[in-house]
Amino acid sequence: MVQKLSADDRAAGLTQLNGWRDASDRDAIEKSFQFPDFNTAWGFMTQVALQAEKLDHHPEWFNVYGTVNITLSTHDCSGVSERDIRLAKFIDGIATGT
Ligand code: HBI
Repeated sequence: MVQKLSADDRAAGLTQLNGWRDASDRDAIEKSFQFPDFNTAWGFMTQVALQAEKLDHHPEWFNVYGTVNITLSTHDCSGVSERDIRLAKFIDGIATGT
């Protein structure tokens, strides 16, 4: 069973990420990405989707043209776990090209 992060571990995890914040309306983390056009946004989403399948951990997301809003949470613990931090780190790497 995956563990929900403690407040300290969650805060520490967020400091390792780039621009992620606690969601205002639920126990989750979120970030908004802006790309120059739909093609670039969709390419980003494709890379995230392939990694999500590998990790068996999936984003909730909204896309319109170059905007991609992502929310991460772990259903199995009804909150934020190490799995969300791991996927968010991967997503940051894809978004910055690192
Ligand atoms: N994705 N974001 C997220 N959170 C989960 O808890 C989760 C998931 N993808 C698959 C998954 N859990 C499986 O372990 C099963 O719960 C379906």
